[in-house]
Amino acid sequence: MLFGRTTLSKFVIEQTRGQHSEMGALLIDVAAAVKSISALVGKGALSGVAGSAAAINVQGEEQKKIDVLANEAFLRHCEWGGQLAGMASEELEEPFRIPDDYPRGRYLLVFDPLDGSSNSDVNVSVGSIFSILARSTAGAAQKPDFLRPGHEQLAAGYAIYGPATMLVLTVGTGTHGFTLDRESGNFILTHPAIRIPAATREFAINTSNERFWEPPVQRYVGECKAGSSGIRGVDFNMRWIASMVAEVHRILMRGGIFMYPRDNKDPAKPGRLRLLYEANPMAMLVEQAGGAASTGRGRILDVVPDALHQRLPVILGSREEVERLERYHHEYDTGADRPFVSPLFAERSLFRD
Ligand code: FDP
Repeated sequence: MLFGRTTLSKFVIEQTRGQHSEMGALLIDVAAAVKSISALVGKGALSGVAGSAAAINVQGEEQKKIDVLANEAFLRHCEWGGQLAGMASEELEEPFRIPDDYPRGRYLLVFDPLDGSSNSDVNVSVGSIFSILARSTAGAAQKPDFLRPGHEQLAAGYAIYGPATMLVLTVGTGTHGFTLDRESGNFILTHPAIRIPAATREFAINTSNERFWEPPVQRYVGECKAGSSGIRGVDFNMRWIASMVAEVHRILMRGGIFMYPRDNKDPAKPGRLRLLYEANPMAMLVEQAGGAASTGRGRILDVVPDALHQRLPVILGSREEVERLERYHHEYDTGADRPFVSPLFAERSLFRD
């Protein structure tokens, strides 16, 4: 039994044989980067890299030393293999150019090397997220090459550095979870063909932003909070870890809905999460597990990016709840959620806009 288990390498080689065998080799390099980051994160305060790197990244967010090291791990493990035309990272303003002394291939790797890193100093689960696209020609990738909608992704995944390190992956044939066996150093297939239940009674959102949300989200969360005494007629539970990888992992394991919706806190940002290396890979994993992923007004995987670090609203998880939120957005946009108010009294209406 011990030796009959499916390792990540075996799974990837079998799944990518033929047209995408080079992508299989790239995924094995990604797994090597993840193991390095897992070892670093697992050392906790003993790593000596806690705290700020005294730099601000392209997002205008404080960069931590561990963000910088995780970014280096991805670049160094993946730049040399000859499969890549280029890489893009949350931590880099511009795409990373594959050094000229390495061969180039046709794949594009996009990643968030350490998502939820504000949690790393308090020993709460963090993760890495990645996405693989292909371009039709080889040579050095330019920024427009990365601006492809998420339904063109060939593979996507995340690693979660929790009590156990797991790598959760899709190559378009379902979503599969591998657990790192720290003794052998292998990722072992422990969660094949993950399915998200269509119904849930658990929601995740940062409610400190409630006053900034749009009305359809306020309506939805209000109904969840009203529980059995409200129109939903059942009690809901709430979770917020502030680490997207950990929230999505919980949803893949037992269902739920995760929301980082549009808000008007900062009009320059139509959402907090980034399309290319957070929303798209998570949306592909969730859809491949039978869930849904939406901006509230459309499928995330159909959004055509116009910038490398573009942000957007994200609502994902159990299908029935995501669809309900899409309906609430639609009803709000079309006015169907508002009772008829005579024009005579419109000015005194309680309903704004
Ligand atoms: P972080 O900035 O710590 O990397 O990617 C953004 C993210 O974490 C998500 O992982 C997490 O869901 C979210 O931000 C948390 O945002 P709040 O601090 O607003 O709760």
